[in-house]
Amino acid sequence: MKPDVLVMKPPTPDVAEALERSFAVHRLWEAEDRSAFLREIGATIRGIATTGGAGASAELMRALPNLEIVAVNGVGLDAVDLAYAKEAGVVVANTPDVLTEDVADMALLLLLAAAREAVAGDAHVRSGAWEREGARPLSRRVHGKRAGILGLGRIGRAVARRLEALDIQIVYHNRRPIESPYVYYSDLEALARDVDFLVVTAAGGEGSRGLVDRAVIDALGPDGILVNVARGTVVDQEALIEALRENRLAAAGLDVFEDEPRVPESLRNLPNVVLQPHHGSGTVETRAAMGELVVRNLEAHFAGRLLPTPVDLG
Ligand code: 8YV
Repeated sequence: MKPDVLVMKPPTPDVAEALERSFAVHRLWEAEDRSAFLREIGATIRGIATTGGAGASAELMRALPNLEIVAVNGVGLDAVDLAYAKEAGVVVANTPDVLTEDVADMALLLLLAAAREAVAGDAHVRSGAWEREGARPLSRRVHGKRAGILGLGRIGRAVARRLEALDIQIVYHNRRPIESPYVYYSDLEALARDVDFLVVTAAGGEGSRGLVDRAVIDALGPDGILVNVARGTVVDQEALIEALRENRLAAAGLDVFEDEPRVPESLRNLPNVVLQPHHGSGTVETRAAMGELVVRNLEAHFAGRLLPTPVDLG
């Protein structure tokens, strides 16, 4: 008999097919009454396939008494209650590496677009304003400047490699210094004071909540640009909106937000932001690779093999 797997969000057709081949699939997003659905099928579920955003709360896992594995289609684990999983003996897998380069591409795109005002420039041409009103104001140079990476992990390093190609000097802040060619700052505010751009690639969760606060934003200053491809929670979104509105910060490029997909109008209306719908890993190629890894992790678990990409629960 195929193991029963609860799928939290609609997968791409290929991944849906692969899941159906190996598992009895239960689609949570189709349930009209989620609690009733979980009451009905909860005891049969042995695996969850979820996303970085949907995760797996303790409440959900508690409703699935025979749960063995949570496979996350993403690298971020902030929405999975890891402490509960560990206590309940539930193993967790995610999809590192396969998405690193795409997310780094998105960071580069957002930095360039924010600094060079690419979206406003596009609108200027499309709307006919160029012909009617003439050229747009000048934008900001990117190459040759200094950038700070908040969270020099796999994605942070991939961003740094791209920025090096633009002759950008890289510094970074992590909880602790790591082996790297870049200068380490133990104090994020001091780093922000010394750089032109701050790129957030740190993991989400309680440990990083609000790290980029008003003081850090002000240290980045009126010529500074903030890019966030990590989690909206790492940045104090209200403080960011205020700083952008008052031009205490030049611009921001954001792929992630505090309460997705809700993005406050006060942020959407700002002219000095470039916004993306949490699409760092959102390419056909990468989403296929991530989906395949989710399926391989689930298959390995139920076949009693080692998982390709397990999460160390300590
Ligand atoms: C995805 C992500 O957007 O990897 C993560 O943590 O947030 C993203 O890659 C999401 O998990 C899509 O399923």
